[in-house]
Amino acid sequence: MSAIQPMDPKIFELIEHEKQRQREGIELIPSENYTSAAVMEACGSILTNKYSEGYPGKRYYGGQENIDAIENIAIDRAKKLFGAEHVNVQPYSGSPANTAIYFALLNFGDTVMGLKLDHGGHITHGLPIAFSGKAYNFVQYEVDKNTGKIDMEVVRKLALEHKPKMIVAGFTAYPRDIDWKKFKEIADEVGAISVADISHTAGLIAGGVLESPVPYFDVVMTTTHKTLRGPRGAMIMCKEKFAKAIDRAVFPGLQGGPHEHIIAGKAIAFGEALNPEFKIYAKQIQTNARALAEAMKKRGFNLVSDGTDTHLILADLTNKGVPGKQAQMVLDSVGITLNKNTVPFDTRTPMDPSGIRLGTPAVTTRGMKEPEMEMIADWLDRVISNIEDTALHTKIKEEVKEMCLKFPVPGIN
Ligand code: DSN
Repeated sequence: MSAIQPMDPKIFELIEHEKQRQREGIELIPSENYTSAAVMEACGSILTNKYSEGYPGKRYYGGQENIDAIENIAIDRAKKLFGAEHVNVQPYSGSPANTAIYFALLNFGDTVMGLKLDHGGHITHGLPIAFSGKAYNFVQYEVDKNTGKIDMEVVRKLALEHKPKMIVAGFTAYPRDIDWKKFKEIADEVGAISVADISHTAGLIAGGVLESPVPYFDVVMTTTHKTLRGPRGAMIMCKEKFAKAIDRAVFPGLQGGPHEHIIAGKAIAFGEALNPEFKIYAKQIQTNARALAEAMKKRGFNLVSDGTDTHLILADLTNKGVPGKQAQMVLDSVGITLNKNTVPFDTRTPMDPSGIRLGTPAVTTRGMKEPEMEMIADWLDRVISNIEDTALHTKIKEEVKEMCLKFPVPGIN
């Protein structure tokens, strides 16, 4: 940061403020985390200067001896971490990765199945106004109204009816584990390509806490910055028979020069995830999420699917009489960051939905455990139950800060 301050004091000041926000607040957005200082150093390194269109050993630019070695290390570590046959570490982020998979393996207009956005899916899983929904004929499955969980018999019936060329399993706002084997069985029954989007749970899978789809699925993609705790980016893993198509779709199909500074960050993060401590971190994420879910239920929060298997909790605030947008805004003001979020069968809008989405990766990285989850649930309850009480909010903001300062943030403290 010593170079930024004199060169651009305004940006320096804003980064300092953001540092303070990250240090003094509780980060509950389930897709966010704190990378290590080592990952950040790689991402801010001179590797940003280099163009390297192509793949290791087959580039369109000279001077690749170091870049090729870095990208190969990232690939090898990802293979080891997930047991994948083939890995492409170049996707800039999750949406380009999913788009590359579709571009590689489908024709425009083909039928695909994906989880509906307001039932926990992603915009790239067939939202009608998104590229995925416009370019392909997405049939969207939903969660069961009573259980809040995916009913695999409904998925099977839809698959038999629509005969999709591809079935996408995965989520951004679904608190339960996925039955990968059942998904694969259904895909095989209808002759569909199976694609898993493990962006949210990749860290839990790498840490051995949740079952991996990699042995079963044709293609598995993940972002690298969520529970996996790497830099902002993504990767695609696939069976060898899809490798050529996937690589061609990423480059030159969709992307140009890969971001090798980020790929170096990915290599470091995968190395970190191969360390035994990563398993402890992954287990604690789930333990914390379960503790937080139970503590919220005790305080009258209505959780979609009544709990969680993962790092993620989705709460419907209808019974609390506070819309998700207001809850997010007021919690922001006390230093607790989470998402407003639609809940399945929501009667409100995405910009002002009924629920909130929260999770435990970032607080776990800071070293918080079950006692802190109890404190967090208490603050959530006190703020939401007293949504207009600004004096109480000021007091809680101080309590939050005091607790947070006891837990260092990697790369900041
Ligand atoms: N935007 C991510 C999330 O917050 O879950 C998904 O891409």
